[in-house]
Amino acid sequence: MSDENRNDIPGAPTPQPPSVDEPTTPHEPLPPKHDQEAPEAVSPTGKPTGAPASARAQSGAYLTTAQGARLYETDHSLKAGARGPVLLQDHHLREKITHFDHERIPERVVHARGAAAHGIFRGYGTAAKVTKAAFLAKDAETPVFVRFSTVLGSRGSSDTVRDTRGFATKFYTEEGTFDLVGNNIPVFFIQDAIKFPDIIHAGKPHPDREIPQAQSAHDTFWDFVTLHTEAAHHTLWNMSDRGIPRSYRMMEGFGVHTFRLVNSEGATTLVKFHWKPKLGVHSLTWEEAQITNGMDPDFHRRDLADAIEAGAFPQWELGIQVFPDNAEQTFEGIDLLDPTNIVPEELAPVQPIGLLTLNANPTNFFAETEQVAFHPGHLVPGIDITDDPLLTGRLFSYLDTQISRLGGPNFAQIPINRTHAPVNDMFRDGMHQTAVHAGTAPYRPNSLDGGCPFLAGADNGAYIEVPVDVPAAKKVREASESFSDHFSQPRLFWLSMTPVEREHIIAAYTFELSKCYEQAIKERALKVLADIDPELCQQVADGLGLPAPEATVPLADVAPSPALSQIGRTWPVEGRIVGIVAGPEADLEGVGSVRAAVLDAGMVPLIIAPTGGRLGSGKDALDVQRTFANARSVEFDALLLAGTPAPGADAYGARDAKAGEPSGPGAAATDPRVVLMVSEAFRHGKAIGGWGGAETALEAAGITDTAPGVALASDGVSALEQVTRLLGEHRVWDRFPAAV
Ligand code: HDE
Repeated sequence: MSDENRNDIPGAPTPQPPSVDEPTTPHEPLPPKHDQEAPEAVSPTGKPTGAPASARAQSGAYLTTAQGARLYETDHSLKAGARGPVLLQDHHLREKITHFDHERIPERVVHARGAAAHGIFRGYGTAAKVTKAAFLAKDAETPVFVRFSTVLGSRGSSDTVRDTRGFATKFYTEEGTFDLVGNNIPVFFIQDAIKFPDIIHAGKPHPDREIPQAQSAHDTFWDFVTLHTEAAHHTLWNMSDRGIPRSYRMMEGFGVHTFRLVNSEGATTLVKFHWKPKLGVHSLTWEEAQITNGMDPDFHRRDLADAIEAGAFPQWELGIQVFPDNAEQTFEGIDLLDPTNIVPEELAPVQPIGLLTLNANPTNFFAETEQVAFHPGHLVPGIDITDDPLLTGRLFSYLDTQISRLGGPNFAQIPINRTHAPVNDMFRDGMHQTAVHAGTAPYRPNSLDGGCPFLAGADNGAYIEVPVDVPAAKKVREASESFSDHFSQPRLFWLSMTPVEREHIIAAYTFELSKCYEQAIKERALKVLADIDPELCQQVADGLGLPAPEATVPLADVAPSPALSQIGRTWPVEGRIVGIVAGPEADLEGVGSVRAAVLDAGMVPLIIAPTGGRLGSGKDALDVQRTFANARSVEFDALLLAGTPAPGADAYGARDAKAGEPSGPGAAATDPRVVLMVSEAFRHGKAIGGWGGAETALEAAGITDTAPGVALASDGVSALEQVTRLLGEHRVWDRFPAAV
């Protein structure tokens, strides 16, 4: 840049040494793009939320101090001469460093790692008979913010670990904020909140060496969950494929507790909340999850953000299971206050009541995803709680932890936490107070502020707790007798699994327990499994090289619930990632057509070639998104092996075979990285299609073209048609059981 274009401010001293050239001369910032506006100014629907534009984080074209004084230099401290000591009087230096020093806040004690998105919830109006909640009315639209998370890992841990996932939704309704703070597993490890510190201390890294990170495969976790058998059900879900979701977009969500709904006549109903993903419920294989941990620790975070950015907005239906609000709080003999229980969908179907669409990524991770604060006690008229002792403890915990995490009691004023309903709460002062409250009488009753604020009644939308009977009872530290059956429900889950899913569960228990050092813990875990199912226990015992114990309780006679299985249905393929493997002499016309066909099917094509850049030249040239060096099979839901225009051409990186490398008939013509990709994709049950020479790569990987889920065709588009059908079932299940 020439000297005339330098970013000089008239009158400012010449920077010493010469400043780095600015890319542009100063000008007013462009008007903010929709998603760059501060969240308090515009909601995702584009509706202004009433916050003044001056509350926006950045304004003006010039770099300033926090007090708005314009700066002429920010790269050098103020010194006594270019080689002299730095001067304490440099306010800009001290302010910049001090602010930086305080940039971090404590991470959440659980659910520290998460990813979030904005969206819209539209009510179907189908819940009107059971609840007066206005946001559930037909076609009512409510802005939402949803945060997904893992539970055990730190903020910087990996996404694809075996763990429960959080699924927390903030509905900014006109009657106040409603938070549905759920998980992707419908039951919990404990029945009483007083044990939460115990289960979390057991699951978190060991206190001496702080390892392992974000894992349940260690002694303290298994020590607790085997000594404490009410954890058996949740643990079994964690060991199933539910513990390693394919994507946040492909997870169910559950409110876990039973809630009480109230209609406009005051009649009450008990319900369990469910989120059902439009894309179906899908998981990774364990080997995929492990490879992904290293290859892309941000896999789920990236997947969510990319899908939204690409316009493939993930959707879930909110549904309820409905039960009569009887004195016993049970349904078909199942205690509804025990959060280790589900109610099978075959007994109480999930009835859809609204649709959630996530359509905007956060603008700033810290401001939104990190600072959002959910609370199961944030309720709106029409939704109330039950006496589930786990829920009651949560009602205390969330506000308490947020006061320390967010530095004081005023975090409801942080933009992402602000309700969209008018607030007049008479809470005053405190750390980080940002409101300038007017008036002289923040108390009630008062006459000085005209009696304002006033109390509302049922007619003008007051939240009135349902006056339910509280049974006369003695004060005791006890659980209800009905909470003592810890094995029938895990058995119900186990019996509902298909053979492939059972195989995965056995492999997960065997892996995790083999990571424990204490023999006594492994033996105790086998005793718990014996009380769930003898076959499960025997198989895990075989894997551990230990004898399988006998059951100590009679095995429950329970009917399986097919709805709990993830296998056996077909689902939309939107947003699925199809890798197109193209060698040095690939059929570029075919690659171009198949790429277009993948896009037409609503999926994402990624071309994988020996090197980066473009394939071909001229207007038909194709961008390469991945190379043989950086692509790994776990990124793709299916592979298409591009053919070559002429037989014998260099299909996938011909080379001379070297000692120790694959030696199938196609080996000499196939780059070993392609062989690895194809054999992993095959082992993980992924559809593999190809045309015109694709068999060389299959042969090199030792796969026959008649193997299940292998679709060779005369052209790419026909191969893709078959692959798309296979993708609807998520995986080629016939290839399992395999050791993954
Ligand atoms: Fe939480 N939980 N929890 N939890 N929980 C928190 O609140 C707690 C439980 C859940 O994305 C904390 O602000 C107790 C069940 C989610 O920000 C904390 C008990 C379910 C999130 C807390 C439970 C959940 C949290 C940590 C036993 C599913 C992340 C930071 C009684 C229904 C929300 C925070 C987000 C977060 C306490 C059990 C879901 C410490 C005491 C059951 C999704 O307050």
